[in-house]
Amino acid sequence: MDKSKFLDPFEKERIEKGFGKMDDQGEEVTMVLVHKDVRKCAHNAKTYQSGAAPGRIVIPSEENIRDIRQIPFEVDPPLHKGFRDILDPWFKRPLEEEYTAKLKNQIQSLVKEVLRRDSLDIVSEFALPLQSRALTLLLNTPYAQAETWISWGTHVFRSEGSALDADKANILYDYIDKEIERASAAPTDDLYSVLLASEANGKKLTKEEVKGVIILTFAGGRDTVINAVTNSISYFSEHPESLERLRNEPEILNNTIEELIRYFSPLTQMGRITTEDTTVCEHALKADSKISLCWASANRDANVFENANEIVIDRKINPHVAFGFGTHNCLGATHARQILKILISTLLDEVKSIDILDYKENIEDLGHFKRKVGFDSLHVKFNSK
Ligand code: EMZ
Repeated sequence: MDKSKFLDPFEKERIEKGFGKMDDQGEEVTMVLVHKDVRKCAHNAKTYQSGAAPGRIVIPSEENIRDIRQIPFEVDPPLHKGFRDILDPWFKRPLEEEYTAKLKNQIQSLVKEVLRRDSLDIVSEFALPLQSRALTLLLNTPYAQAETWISWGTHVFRSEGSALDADKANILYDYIDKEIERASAAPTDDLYSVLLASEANGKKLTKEEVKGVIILTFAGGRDTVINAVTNSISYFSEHPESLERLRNEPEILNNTIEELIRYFSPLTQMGRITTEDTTVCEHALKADSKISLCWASANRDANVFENANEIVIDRKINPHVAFGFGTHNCLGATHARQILKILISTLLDEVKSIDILDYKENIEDLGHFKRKVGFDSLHVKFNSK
């Protein structure tokens, strides 16, 4: 019963010092671990900026594999708002009835298909196709495109065994360049075309800016969604009583989704760069230092969450920061929440139990800290109701 247990490697440092240190390809990162400090720093974009060199705020840094700025997440206020104003309505479309119906259709067919199999790997044969197919709705592109994205594997910037891989990244960049040219020559109602026709901060978006938004849409929501889906399946495999309880109390479903997202925190951390000499948790930092806002640590802070290391599926007050906090809160959160909501509802309708057959954990190596963030593979059998 421990495959869905995700330990908190940050507890000791969080309590004793409030911060931790790790090395990221030669650059020191000061990790902010306490919930209140994470929120405070996330709020202060003047001192802790996102708009440094493209790729630098990501951990591991992607400076060596891209020079394109991801938008809006690597842009600071006030320009940031101009981009969010055009993107927010588009990324809220998952709440629309028609969108929801299509997503439901995709997820139901996938679940029905895997119910017929004796064994499958949730990561590559369930979460990845689910994420890629759902992305066709978010981009509003043809369904068949998902096949190409599935063939890229779970992480678009990494290949098995290597932290970062520029050749892999180039597959995505070349693909997006072609799509932008296609949309620019013959606009449709997909996100590429909509962005090419949009203005932000009083100027038309350039192709480079459109590319920056699309890269983020592909990269930011890929392994995060895959981990959220896979980890949730591992939880329900080991806790059939929670499936039963949700069947009897469907009104707690939204609490359960927030709780799974808090507990699993699919994105461990995100960086910021200091713009001036400052102090974090009484620790002095020079200008141009890298800090990380460690969402995964903040989400286990016992001063904020009672029984922080337990999944409490009806947790009422849940100010988790798994989707970030403040200005840069996750653009894809609505889409991610809808995926989990429809997935769990479908499991409630169709699935009696799930047996874990075999698994390989995905452990992030953060120097002194090792954090389980998901699975490289999770072989299961679904049993129908
Ligand atoms: C970046 C990041 C965004 C980065 C919200 O997170 O996600 C990572 O998985 C990507 O590698 O490029 O998009």
